[in-house]
Amino acid sequence: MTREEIKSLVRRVVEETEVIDIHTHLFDPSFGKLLLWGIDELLTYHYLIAEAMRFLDMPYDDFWGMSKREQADLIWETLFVKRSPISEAARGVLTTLNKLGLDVSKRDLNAYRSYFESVKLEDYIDRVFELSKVKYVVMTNNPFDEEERRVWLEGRREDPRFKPALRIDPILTDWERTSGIMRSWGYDVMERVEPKTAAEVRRFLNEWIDRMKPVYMAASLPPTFRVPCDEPASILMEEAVLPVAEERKLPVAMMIGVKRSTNPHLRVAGDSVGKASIDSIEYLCRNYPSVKFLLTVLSRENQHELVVAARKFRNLHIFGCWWFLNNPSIVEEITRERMEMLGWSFTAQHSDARVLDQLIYKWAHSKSIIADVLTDKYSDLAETGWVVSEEEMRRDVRMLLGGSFEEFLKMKL
Ligand code: HDL
Ligand code: ZN
Repeated sequence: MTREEIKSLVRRVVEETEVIDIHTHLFDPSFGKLLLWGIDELLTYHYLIAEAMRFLDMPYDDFWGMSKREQADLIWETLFVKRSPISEAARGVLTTLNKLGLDVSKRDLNAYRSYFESVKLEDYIDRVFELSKVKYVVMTNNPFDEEERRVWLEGRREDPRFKPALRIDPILTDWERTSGIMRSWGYDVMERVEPKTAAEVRRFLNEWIDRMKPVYMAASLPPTFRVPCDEPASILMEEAVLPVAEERKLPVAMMIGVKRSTNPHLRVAGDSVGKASIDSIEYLCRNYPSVKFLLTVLSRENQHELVVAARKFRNLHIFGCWWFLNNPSIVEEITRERMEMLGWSFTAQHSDARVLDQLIYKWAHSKSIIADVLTDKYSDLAETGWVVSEEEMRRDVRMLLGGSFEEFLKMKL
């Protein structure tokens, strides 16, 4: 095949391949208002709030005092009307509207609003999964979030397209406060992590694993996260999380490098990035060979060393171009170095979607870049005389978009 023939075949195969989205903040309808969707939620995505605030001199609290609709109007005016929406998050809104069949050239926000007001949620969810070709998403389920906790305790109606993940940040990043909350729930835990406290945290984790049946346990961790050390996070990781992970054969997902509330005035939009310790990740993989670690790190500077670490440990599966990395220029760079050193044994992307409709743009944008990289890689193979069939391409691309993840889950380590 010529390069052009390879390019068009690769694009079609990537476009048609179903996706498993292994980390999102989406919720199925049984969680009520926690499921965000529609144009006003798209426009008030915290990425766009941060970007709009750079052009606004209004007091932060005036913005936060506005209604969702007023915030969306202001962001539309600031990033789309007064300036061309070229940032990744702004362009994403337009990609979603366009793929839904709305006329983006009209720039008519109220016409878009009428469309969203006209759809029935259940039908709309089907349409979003159909357009984005997502087979299922993994949610972020936090038992310490009051609203969400209530749904779990009442018992939720399961939707196979939305799989649970047990999110345990509060245990690993804010033990002082979290130990108080767990004591109020009847767990005999102390701030100082003694064996009894570790046992009670294991009881808590086991109870929520029984309740949620999660795909994995997950935590977002700061750049300062270190194991081993005498911090509560390190002790709780080794004395509570990992023993339960081993016993329940449940992977542990760690997302490392978030500097929370760098600018507290921006609230959910105020987090920044810092370099993670790959030494700590290697320590965990080396000392817990039967635990499966899913890893993504937030700093671009960490990416190469994380790929090298993955070459050393088959119980380390790296995934996604997370958050500040989910931009075309960096997705391309990261995908190339992963493919060049790991072949197919990684998961190229996750959406991190917070708003249901984002699945449409986040996967359209990522697939386009993955297709470009694969065109080069298959062309390089063709130059040696190695011919890859369409069926083999479909097998390969399935690996990158969730297949490797599911194989990793099945491995007997
Ligand atoms: O901690 C996380 O899971 C992050 O993805 C945060 O939710 C962050 O705010 C985000 O949405 N990033 O895309
Ligand atoms: Zn996330």
